[in-house]
Amino acid sequence: MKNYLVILSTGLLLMIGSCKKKGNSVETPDPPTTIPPTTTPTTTPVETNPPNSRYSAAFTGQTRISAVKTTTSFTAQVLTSSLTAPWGIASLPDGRFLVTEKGGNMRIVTASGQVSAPLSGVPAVNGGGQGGLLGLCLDPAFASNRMVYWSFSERLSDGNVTAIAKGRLSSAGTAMENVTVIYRATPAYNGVNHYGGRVTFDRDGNLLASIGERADNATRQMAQYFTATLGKVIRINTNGQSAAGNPFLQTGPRTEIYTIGHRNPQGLAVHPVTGDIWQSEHGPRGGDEINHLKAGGNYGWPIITYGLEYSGQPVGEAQQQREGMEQPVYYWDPVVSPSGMTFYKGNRIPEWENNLFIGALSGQHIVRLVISDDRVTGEERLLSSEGQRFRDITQGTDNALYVITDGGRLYRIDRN
Ligand SMILES: [Ca+2]
Repeated sequence: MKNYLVILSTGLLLMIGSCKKKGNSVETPDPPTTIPPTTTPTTTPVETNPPNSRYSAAFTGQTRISAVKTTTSFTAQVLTSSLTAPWGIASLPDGRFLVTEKGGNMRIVTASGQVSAPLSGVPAVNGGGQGGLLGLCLDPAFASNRMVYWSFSERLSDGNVTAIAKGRLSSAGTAMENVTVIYRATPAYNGVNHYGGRVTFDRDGNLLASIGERADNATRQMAQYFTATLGKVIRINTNGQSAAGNPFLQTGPRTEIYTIGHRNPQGLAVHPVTGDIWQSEHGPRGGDEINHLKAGGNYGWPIITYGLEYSGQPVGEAQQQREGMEQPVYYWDPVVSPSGMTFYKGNRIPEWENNLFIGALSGQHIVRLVISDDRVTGEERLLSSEGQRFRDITQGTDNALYVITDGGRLYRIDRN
């Protein structure tokens, strides 16, 4: 334990420096043009239910921001309902989609909603609890190398881990070839919840993966340990080694760590303008978060949180802010259960440009957040009447949004 504390305090000192820099940049007032004129702002938040906690936000607009409403007429079309608990979706260059299903299958779905047979060559997953075949992403050079990367829960002799594998999509699109497991989170644990499970490439060509803290009291504190990669976002190269430029390359011991202090992070997205990494994270009872990740940042769990234990008791010492720990850009109480997310960078609905779209599970809607200078300036809930748990969302080559749900649906969302 002593070693953990020494390493932790080193990390805290590093963070204090970067916090000061962030403090300056957020003083800049939002330019008046951040909400496109075609989007109608209101003064009422979309959330009308009372919060679980009586905690105060760290800054105005960190939660329950004013609602916005899309004025462009758009349609959500169900392309198929025959997927089985899809978890991740990636847009292929030919206009089709590669989809993971929690139970362990990977399939290709055409733009018209035809679902392929399972691809062969995908290794078995441990599908118990929240585990299974999880998020996926394509290599930035997929068009030439056909490489795919995915996260899954793997059963080892000493417990389950969040693992990352890579493989080549066969020329016929029917198999994953030369599959290799390139990374396993540590330590293994005999639980079946909070695997995290999203993967994405950053602009440097390195792979970011979100890893949960495995839910139980036995592992929760490891989100703050530099010796464990539970409760972390890691950054690795395509061979699974710690990426060049990582924040703890010199200090270790786990040099793949990019950020610490996460609970169950199920969403990662690269900002289309800045290239920065944004993340979504499930809180407990309240305290779902959207974070703007900074290399080496400590995002606080389980020391600071806007949520309560499921029992209604405070988490830890009931703290929401602490020096050296990053605040979420936005949080929800009550929870919406944010999962996969993407920034919209299409031209089909101009008022959505650079907005963040997040699948909400328990919330049963798609969150749209308007963001300016690390502040959320508007929130909208889309497709609330569908009664679906939205799991992941991506943008197609046609600039429409494609969304999968736990109930097996694939939606296409586009302007009329
Ligand atoms: Ca946090």
